[in-house]
Amino acid sequence: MSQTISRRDFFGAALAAAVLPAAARSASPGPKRIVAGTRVLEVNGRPARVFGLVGPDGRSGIRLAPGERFHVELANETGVRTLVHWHGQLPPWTQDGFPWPQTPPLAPGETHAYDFAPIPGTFWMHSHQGLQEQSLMTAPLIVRDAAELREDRQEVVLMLHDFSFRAPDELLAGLAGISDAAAHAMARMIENVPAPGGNAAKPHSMMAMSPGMTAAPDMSNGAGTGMPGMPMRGFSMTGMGAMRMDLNDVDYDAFLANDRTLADPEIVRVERGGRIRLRIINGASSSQFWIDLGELVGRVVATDGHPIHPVIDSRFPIAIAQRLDILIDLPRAGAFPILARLEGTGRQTGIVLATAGAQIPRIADNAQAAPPLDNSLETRLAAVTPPLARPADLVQTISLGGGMKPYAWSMNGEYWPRTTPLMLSKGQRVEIELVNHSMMAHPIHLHGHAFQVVAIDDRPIQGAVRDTVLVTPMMGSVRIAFDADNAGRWAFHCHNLYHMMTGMMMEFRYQGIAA
Ligand SMILES: [Cu+2]
Repeated sequence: MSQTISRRDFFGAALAAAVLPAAARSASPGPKRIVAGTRVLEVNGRPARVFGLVGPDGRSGIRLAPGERFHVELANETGVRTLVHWHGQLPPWTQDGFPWPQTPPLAPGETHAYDFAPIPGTFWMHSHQGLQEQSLMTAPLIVRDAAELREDRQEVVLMLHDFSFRAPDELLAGLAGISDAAAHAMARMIENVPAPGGNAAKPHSMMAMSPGMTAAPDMSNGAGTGMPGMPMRGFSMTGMGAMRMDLNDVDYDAFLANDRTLADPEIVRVERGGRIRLRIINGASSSQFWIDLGELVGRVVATDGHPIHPVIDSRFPIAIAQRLDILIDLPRAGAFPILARLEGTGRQTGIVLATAGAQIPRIADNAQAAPPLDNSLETRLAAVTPPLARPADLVQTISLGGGMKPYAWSMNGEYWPRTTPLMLSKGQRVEIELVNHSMMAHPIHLHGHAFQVVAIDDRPIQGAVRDTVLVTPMMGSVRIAFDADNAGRWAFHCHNLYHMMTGMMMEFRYQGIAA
């Protein structure tokens, strides 16, 4: 995994520069290309057409060397309009990949350039256009740093997804109790961008599959499974309130780890006694997991890409859109499943770390049920480099509301896009108190800023710096603090795709930025 440049490479490059024409010499390395396109996965033995984001090395997403700029050319080869958000990165707002009127989606065939200094860590990218994220328009965005490379650990990326053979519009229609056409219109409207002449390709029809690929319609699962979480070994249930909360709105056909199920999991070759940096990304649209390292012990050293003081454990919650960097030192030769268990159910997915010749166990995709996610880990986290302590200039409470019937979710009682922006001034220290009045947990994400978690359920902490935090149901609360240092228009929303689509989003807008 060494990224160092040898002396020979260096002098070779210097020699090449000396003989190149001056114009070529002065040019910086060209942009790296990411192609948004479609691909066919096999899931549960059946083909499924999904989106993909393929980087310059032919793999999903992009990996940048220490100090390298995020200099990317995004090519839209999907055949439909799309726009990709660089989740957790802090670019100028016009490069954030959110479909504001000033930054519309890319037309089919269009390319768009991005160039900013990325922050190091485990990040990801996903479409912010319509429901494309559910169709796997998601990929890792890894920015290495020099200290990590000196550690010389094997990097293992584990990206989680929830998967349905049904079209995303159909899933939304089932939840909201509306027609597929109305759900499609809702997915368009939410983006706040006028349709270009009304003849844009339709994601739904593009995603339609051949007869052999289409699942039998099953509209019976719209109302959520509301699983009462049963304790599993190594977990404790916190209160019987868990019996009443809503979990898992969508009944998925599969849960994927690096695009595969446990029927045919990815086997990652590792060395006996190997040292691993596991980068876990919850890229699911509507599913939250417990990471279960089995017999292994891990040290979480970063959340959402930002370093924390290490926390040692074998089981870790990961809310939608969050990331965990976990260091693992393998104790011996063998096969080590790394599992992700869907909260409130026994369903699971994962990968297997295996030394050469190890017997690979057959792992069922159903096991003892995992409890609902909670903030037990969050309360144990402390940022390595927290923002300077200072009093808040602006304190704002934002209440999270909504429910299953009717299926609609709100912030401060308002539903995107008919929401009131929170106006910020550059230089302010802002504190947001999130209070969850609903029966469901919400993973809340702020674009363009990293915030520190400074209280959970009214108990002050000097917590993690991150970009997505879970607010637990039934009056759970989380207070976050950040500096208003990135002027622009920024989305603030629940990262459950269907909650966002049915209203749980608002704007943080800086003074002086035109709507
Ligand atoms: Cu939500």
